[in-house]
Amino acid sequence: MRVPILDDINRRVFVKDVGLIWMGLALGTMGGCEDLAEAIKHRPIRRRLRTGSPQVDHDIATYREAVDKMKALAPGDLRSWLKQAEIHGTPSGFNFCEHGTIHFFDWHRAYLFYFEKICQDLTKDKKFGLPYWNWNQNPDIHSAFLDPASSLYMARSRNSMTGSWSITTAALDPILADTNFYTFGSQLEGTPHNNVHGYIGGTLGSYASARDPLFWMHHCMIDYCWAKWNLELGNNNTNDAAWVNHDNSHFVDAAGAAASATAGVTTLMPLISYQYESSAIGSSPAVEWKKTKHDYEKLEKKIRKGANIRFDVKQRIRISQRAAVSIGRPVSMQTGLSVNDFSRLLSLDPAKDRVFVSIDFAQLPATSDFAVRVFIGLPSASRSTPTDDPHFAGSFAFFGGPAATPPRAGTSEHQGQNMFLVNITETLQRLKRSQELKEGVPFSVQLVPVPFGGKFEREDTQLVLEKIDIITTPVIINPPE
Ligand SMILES: [Cu+2]
Repeated sequence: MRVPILDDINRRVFVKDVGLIWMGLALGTMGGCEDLAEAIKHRPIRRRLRTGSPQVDHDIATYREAVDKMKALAPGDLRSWLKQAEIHGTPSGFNFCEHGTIHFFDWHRAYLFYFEKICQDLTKDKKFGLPYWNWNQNPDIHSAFLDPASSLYMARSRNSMTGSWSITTAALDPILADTNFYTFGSQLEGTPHNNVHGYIGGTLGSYASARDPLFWMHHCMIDYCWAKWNLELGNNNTNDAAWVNHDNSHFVDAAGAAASATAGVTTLMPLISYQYESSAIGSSPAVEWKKTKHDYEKLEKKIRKGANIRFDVKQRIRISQRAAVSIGRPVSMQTGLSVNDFSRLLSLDPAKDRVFVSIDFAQLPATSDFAVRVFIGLPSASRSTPTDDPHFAGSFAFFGGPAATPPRAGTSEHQGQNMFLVNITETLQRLKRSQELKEGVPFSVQLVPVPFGGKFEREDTQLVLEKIDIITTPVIINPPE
């Protein structure tokens, strides 16, 4: 086998014991003697779901064919539609998916990777890449998923994300600007990810969400957000060995055999196994990929190396130990911040520290047809307070329900499991400038549940929140390229 472009990448690949996995990542179902460099060069393109592109139309047709074929497989076939969805969850609960943990990104990336391989194999189209639904640029669901005669159709509560703050540029810009792998991932999950599931609703909002063909396009967008943040915006993943070596499993490859991928291996998938057609997310524009050998190698090296990223909490101020609230009523929590804590918060340099409201929840609420908006210093905040109010900081949503089962054992390796983070750095700065926030004025935090559809499914749904804290964590400064 001759490798004209990526000689030394290969040398490095094969001296490592993950060499064979790498080979598999690149070649997939292609023949074993395929030129690795060629395979990487021609790896599938995951395009932005849109109208007016013959290539995207072709991808949608291939995807539809794959879905039809998976639905036609014998029920016991592990590649079949329901078996694939079952890896993630069934109507009675989540199964192996990682939510609220530090493996949210890598678990779902590996899940999509093997699913795409099955689609490629069944349609005999080895260049097929899953299209991604960029809800920021195209908030409406693509019409191909709305035709009741199509296998891509499923009953949903809404056909557009328009009306949800979570996918707007105002919501996404600060998240994509977060240079910390952990806090970036946690916010991306709690805000756009969970909101899209719940707002679109129907099966997509349930534990069985992967049964909706649109699930894969939504998660492909989540994966693109991670890839854009990492490969295009130059942020680093953590190189913590416990994270890198974590094995994500319970997947099924194109041959129907058990498959897995470590978190470390998934970091290179968008570089080796598939590529994203770049598009804008919020104010972050589409970028033209430079594909010289040098650029590629530099990027590969950087991704492989990661960085010593941790989630360091410099200051933690407890607002409430436990709050059991009814979603029909906003809660306002006033806190007796010590003079010391308060002056530290007010004097923080936003270039050096980020401030979050951090919220743990004890269990999933019985319904999840709402988002929770977070305000600072506005005790009168209600569901009619607009998101452009200067006291508004952000919002998060829950994913799952209504038939809640306890979280699967063994997923709590992260101290912040089921934790939501809302970045309040900008809100604090704004309120400080307007003199609303100053020493001597009580500091308060409001949590305002807002129903997706104008009214709650069940107004008396109980929300049990624990450890509502204000935390500060240092901004990660990425070293220059
Ligand atoms: Cu999801």
